[in-house]
Amino acid sequence: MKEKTFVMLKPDAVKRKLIGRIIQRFEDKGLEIIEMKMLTISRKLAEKHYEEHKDKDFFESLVEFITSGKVVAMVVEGERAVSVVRKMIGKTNPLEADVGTIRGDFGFSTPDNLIHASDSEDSAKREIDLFF
Ligand code: FUP
Repeated sequence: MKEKTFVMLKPDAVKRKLIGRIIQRFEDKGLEIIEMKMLTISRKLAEKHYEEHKDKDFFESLVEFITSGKVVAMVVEGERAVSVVRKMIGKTNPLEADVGTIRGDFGFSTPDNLIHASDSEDSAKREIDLFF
């Protein structure tokens, strides 16, 4: 059963010119990019996207970071796309993410951990509606 998931390359990935290399991994895996756009996120959209974290101590730095430059938002489709993409991005903290994952191979810190991907089909629906 095909699923759609929401993926966002964060400002650090764009600044470090990793867009092509990251997207290549999804295409190599057999996933399909069915929507894609580059944008600068407004504070309002950032707060909505990360609303589950609004009471956390890292919320403010997260919003600052995600609005600090352009991001690439996309909808990725494929067999069990939500869990497959989550596996491919790796753990939230790049220092703990396995080598071979995007965060494990390219990242070193948070909140600048390169990439976001929906953690469930429900969040995928919510996030796709927010951005597209
Ligand atoms: P993930 O789903 O892996 O992106 O992780 P979370 O939804 O838990 O966190 C969202 C973002 O908040 C992370 F990508 C980075 C940031 N974050 C921090 O800056 N510090 C933390 O301790 C946890 C998350």
